[in-house]
Amino acid sequence: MTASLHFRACPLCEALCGLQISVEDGEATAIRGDAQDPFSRGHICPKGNAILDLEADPDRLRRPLRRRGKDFEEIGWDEALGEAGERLAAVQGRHGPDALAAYVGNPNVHHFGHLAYLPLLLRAFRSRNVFSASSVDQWPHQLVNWAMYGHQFLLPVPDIDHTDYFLMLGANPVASNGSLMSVPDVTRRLKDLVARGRLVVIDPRRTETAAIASEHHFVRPGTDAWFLIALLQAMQRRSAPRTEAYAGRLAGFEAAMKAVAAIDVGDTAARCGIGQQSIEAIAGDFLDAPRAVAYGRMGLSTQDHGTLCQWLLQLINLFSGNLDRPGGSLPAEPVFPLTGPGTSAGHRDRWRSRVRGLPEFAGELPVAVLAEEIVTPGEGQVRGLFTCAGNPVLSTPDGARLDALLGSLECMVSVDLYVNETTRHADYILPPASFLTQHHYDLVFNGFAVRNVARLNLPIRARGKDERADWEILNGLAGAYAAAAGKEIKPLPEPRTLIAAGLRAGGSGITLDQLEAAPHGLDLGPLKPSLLRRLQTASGCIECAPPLFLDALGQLAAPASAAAEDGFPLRLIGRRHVRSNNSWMHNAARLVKGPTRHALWLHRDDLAAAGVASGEQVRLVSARGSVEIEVEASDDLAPGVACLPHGFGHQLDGVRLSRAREVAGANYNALSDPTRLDAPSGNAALNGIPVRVERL
Ligand SMILES: Nc1nc2c(c(=O)[nH]1)N[C@H]1C(S)=C(S)[C@@H](COP(=O)(O)OP(=O)(O)OC[C@H]3O[C@@H](n4cnc5c(=O)[nH]c(N)nc54)[C@H](O)[C@@H]3O)O[C@H]1N2
Ligand SMILES: Nc1nc2c(c(=O)[nH]1)N[C@H]1C(S)=C(S)[C@@H](COP(=O)(O)OP(=O)(O)OC[C@H]3O[C@@H](n4cnc5c(=O)[nH]c(N)nc54)[C@H](O)[C@@H]3O)O[C@H]1N2
Ligand code: SF4
Ligand SMILES: [Mo]
Repeated sequence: MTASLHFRACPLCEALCGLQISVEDGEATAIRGDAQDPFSRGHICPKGNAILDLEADPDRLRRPLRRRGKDFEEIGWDEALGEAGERLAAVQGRHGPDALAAYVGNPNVHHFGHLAYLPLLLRAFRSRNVFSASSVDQWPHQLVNWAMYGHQFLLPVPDIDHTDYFLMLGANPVASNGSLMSVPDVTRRLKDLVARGRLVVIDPRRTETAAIASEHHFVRPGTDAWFLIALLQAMQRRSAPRTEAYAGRLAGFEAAMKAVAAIDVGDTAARCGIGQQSIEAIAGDFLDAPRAVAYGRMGLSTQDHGTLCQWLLQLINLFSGNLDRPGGSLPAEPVFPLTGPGTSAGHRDRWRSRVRGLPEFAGELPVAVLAEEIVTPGEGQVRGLFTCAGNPVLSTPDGARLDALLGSLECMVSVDLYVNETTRHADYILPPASFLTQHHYDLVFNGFAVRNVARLNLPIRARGKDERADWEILNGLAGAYAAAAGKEIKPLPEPRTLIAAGLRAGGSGITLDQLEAAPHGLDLGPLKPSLLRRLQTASGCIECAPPLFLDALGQLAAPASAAAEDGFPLRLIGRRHVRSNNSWMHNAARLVKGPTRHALWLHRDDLAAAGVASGEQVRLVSARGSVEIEVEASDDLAPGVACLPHGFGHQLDGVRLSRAREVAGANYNALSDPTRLDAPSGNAALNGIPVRVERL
């Protein structure tokens, strides 16, 4: 027997935890947090261990599948790639370039072999119908970065380790580990912060993060914009803007301040659930703190006013002098550059969606239009779909309708590990080999991390001869597609070569060899001010008042009272659990054991009003659809708020996830509404959906 220890970053979420993986005879046998990783310091969550389940999962696909009637058959790689490429090209041959759509999901960002190789294929498609999980997630962040700082990924990150006052909205990092603040071991970092300063959480639920915070305020779902406007107004009354450090580099600052000051916030307690007195106190504490930062994530982005909220957060950090300053918010400087020359700064409205006329952002259309593009006849109607590491049936608004439409496509090709709710409709499924057989460099999350870090991940076992690497599959599919479509493409070289080139382009002087010699990763120090130096706006200034945002502010209407939305008195929000990972890890035994986690939570008063008892099965109804689900009383919700996790609902015909099928739960996105969007960005408003509960 041969045994060895290997070190790699976990690819399952944004936290970048270092793992110590024991390998015996070519199989991973144990996984621990890597205590020598200077960034994650030994931290690991249950998902990190569940990699062992993924590796051994008998349901995981190892060879390509081709549809045969209602079922699939295994075929060889050359045959699969060749036929899949030809079939995709044929759809466009018959119906034009836009007839082929692509959807790329979240795990793509966690694998170099996906992220660096997808553009070759997607560009070759030359279709306007490219979609991704970004438009059910962080588009408001990207849009604000692009409009204010000139690059979609020039993202100021909260300096969690050095701040004295952290105002956090719509994020639950104790369960979700960071997000657009890549931060391992976040609970310890937040506890340290609470010991030296204050953590203030604004959330419709008293979350795991709120539970360790200094202060928590319930907010009415979808109304944070009112809170943030009132907060900035309170700051304006208390202090002159502390913007000396940005002298000569602010465009439109006065216009933005005036526009915010002109809004009548009315009775904030009625509007957003947080009274004026609390807002005054938060403004005072924020301004009095030596170093403070305001940050908002999923709950703030995937709601009606995602862009406004993200913009207001930037203005608050700017007004208080905390933007681009240690202990405030400032961008990381990754050694493999995410911004700067040769990177994709972003653009908007170069084309629009065919049916609803929604603008493109960063080369993609909002995924909320995918279903209507499939179902609405006419030139450019979507008739073929390529998906890569995505599960839109469970992850995108009105996913249940999408599910019903995918079967009508002429061709669907998926690169995925499983036959799941989405890929069950595919004609070809192309499963990549384990990430443990691949080189990986994190292109994205090093750039959003709370310290400057770098790490090269090396393969820890060889690939079997029947396995294909992700990058080989994408290269191969692009080649087959291009040959069939009569287009020229040049396949990309192997990951090591691309990673080395990226490091050179970054100009940090750090080389592949140096990274190879540092198996636990390199710590390159705390975040330092760099935003002003790196601005990519045409003016060279921070654009404080982009017209798009001023318009959205002008159009902000007072939220309708719950009673006014006929018959839907509750507002539905999501939740994540430390043992979940969006829609796709419920097949891991280590994660689904123990108490169930799928129930709908309601405040006791709302249970009583609906005439149901904790533990009962109920019907949860929105204007879009309904699901049946078990209900539980929760003491952690504000009245009027219903809470349901997304990523469940695995009991569909043909899904080959034997353990997940036994996990109860409903598809949240059977309820979400594709017409409910954050208007400036087109991001889906998945939180704050009007719903009601009916007895069965
Ligand atoms: N209601 C509601 N909806 C939401 C959210 C919410 O909070 N509430 N959250 C949103 C967010 S933030 C996100 S990011 C999206 C996620 O939405 P998606 O990205 O569409 O869905 P995932 O659940 O991440 O599914 C990932 C897919 O990738 C496959 N996969 C996993 N690893 C690999 C790999 O290495 N290679 C390949 N090829 N495939 C792989 C899995 O089998 C699965 O099919 O969901 C969004 N949807
Ligand atoms: N365990 C686990 N970890 C994960 C994931 C997972 O599925 N499971 N997914 C990963 C992914 S892809 C992402 S994007 C990140 C997301 O990480 P986070 O951004 O931290 O997202 P959530 O944990 O969903 O927390 C969102 C919070 O917003 C609150 N909220 C809902 N509506 C509103 C509102 O209108 N206003 C305010 N102020 N709050 C609101 C919810 O109650 C919830 O507490 O997590 C990543 N990590
Ligand atoms: S928090 Fe868990 S899932 Fe995220 S990187 Fe760390 S071990 Fe992996
Ligand atoms: Mo996400």
